[in-house]
Amino acid sequence: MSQVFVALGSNLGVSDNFVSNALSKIEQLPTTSGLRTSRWYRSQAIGGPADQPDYLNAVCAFETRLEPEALLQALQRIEAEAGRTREVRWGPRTLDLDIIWVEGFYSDTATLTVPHPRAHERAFVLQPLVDLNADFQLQGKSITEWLTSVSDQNIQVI
Ligand code: A4P
Ligand code: MG
Repeated sequence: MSQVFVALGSNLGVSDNFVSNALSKIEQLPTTSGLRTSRWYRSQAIGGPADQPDYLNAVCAFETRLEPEALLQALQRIEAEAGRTREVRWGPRTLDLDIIWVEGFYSDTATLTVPHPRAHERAFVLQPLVDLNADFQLQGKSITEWLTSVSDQNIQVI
């Protein structure tokens, strides 16, 4: 079993439903157990078109026997079921599921980069991670330290 962190984001449609449905589907994935979820946050969009809606963001933690590539495929299927389309980079989306970290696994390909290369720069990932494990580190530094360097990013617990 490997512990994993997956970030959820939505800023199009009924975001609450997309996020809660995604969490149920993740819980039902084969060989997955012990799902825990951070608090839910509202955050201003980082990057992409200037006029897009605020995001609903959260992070979940669970254990799985799925290989990371199989987990990515399963998450992309859940995104597709939420009507996710890809037109504009960092544009608004019904559901985004990003693998943030997988215990003991590193990958640096375009298809799968783990740990997620931008997680440590984003309050909407760091703050929910603190809810799950305040001692967690990314890129060799504690997530609470990374958080202080992005204190300009607007994020509020819902
Ligand atoms: N991919 C590579 N590594 C991973 C990984 N660790 N997890 C590949 C998931 N996918 C990964 O993804 C594009 C490709 O990345 C996939 O084909 C997959 O094989 P995508 O979901 O189509 O695109 P994306 O998520 O828009 O791309 P990107 O660059 O990963 O986006 P970011 O950097 O995650 O930014 N602002 C707020 N407030 N809240 C947000 O949630 N999200 C983004 C997305 C921007 N601004 C935001 C938020
Ligand atoms: Mg994504």
